[in-house]
Amino acid sequence: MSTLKGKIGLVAGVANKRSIAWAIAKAWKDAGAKLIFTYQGERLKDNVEQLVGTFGEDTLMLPCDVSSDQQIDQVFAQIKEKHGKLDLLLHSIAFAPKDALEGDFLSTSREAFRVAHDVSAYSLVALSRGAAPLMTDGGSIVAMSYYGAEKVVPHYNVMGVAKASLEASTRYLAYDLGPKKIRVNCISAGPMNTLAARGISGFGAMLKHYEANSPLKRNVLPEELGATGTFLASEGSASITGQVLYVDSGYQIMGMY
Ligand code: NAD
Ligand code: 0WE
Repeated sequence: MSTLKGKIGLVAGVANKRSIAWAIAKAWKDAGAKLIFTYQGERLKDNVEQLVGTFGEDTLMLPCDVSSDQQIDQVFAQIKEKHGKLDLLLHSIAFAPKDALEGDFLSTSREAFRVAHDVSAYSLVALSRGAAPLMTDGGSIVAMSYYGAEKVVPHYNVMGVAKASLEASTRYLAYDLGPKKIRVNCISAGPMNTLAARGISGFGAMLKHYEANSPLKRNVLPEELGATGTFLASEGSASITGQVLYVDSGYQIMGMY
């Protein structure tokens, strides 16, 4: 209940109640953390406001499109003003232009490659740079990844390459921030039925494939990502940094299936 008591956490990537960020935010909150939320833009503000409304009183909510350096600077300036420090950061953000996730990888345009890497990987570096000076008692940074970072998942395409960059960025950030007692890790989640998965053709079949072929013979529950997020935020993981933790019903260990 109180493993994160007194901790202040920034959650980036809530779009709606199905968002992985929301599952982890709820778990962090239940563990006693005080949270700050960013939302991508006006389009999602109402959604996030409604969800966060259930958290009560004075939860700070800030707009942050991660492709804007200025909005990122604003976020940390306001956190500094209101809270003076930060302990936790959740990065749960990814985007590639829709057409880049449909055809083959070979066809990826320069612009789609740039956008996918900017929004899905560079943003972790930028948010970590903003957060680090506020993490004066050390901290924990958690980012969301996916298996397509290391193996070819048809149609995941440039997102897989961007996730590989996110995972490598996690290692380099862990090295830079280790001396400040700031840990940086990824959770590589099995497929989850969220907004980001909606409209991905064959997604239903992917869920069935994990059910049939993963060691645990089932899909991952949002609460399980919440529990791992809380573990990575807490002292239980004090010596874990730069890692990718698979929360995927064991799927990642399989060779032939
Ligand atoms: P989601 O759609 O709920 O969350 C994605 C978030 O990214 C949204 O809140 C959206 O607003 C945000 N975002 C996109 N572009 C942005 C920008 N320019 N600035 C700020 N925010 C921006 O979907 P989700 O499945 O919860 O995805 C969260 C993370 O989990 C992503 O990194 C995704 O790659 C990862 N992930 C998802 C799955 C899955 O199957 N759903 C599996 C493994 C990892
Ligand atoms: O990271 C993701 C998806 C992230 C994502 C989703 C979209 C849909 C809408 C990034 N950009 C966009 N752009 C859009 O326009 N996942 C891990 C979920 C996912 O997406 C896939 C998958 C899986 C799993 C795409 C193809 C194949 C598998």
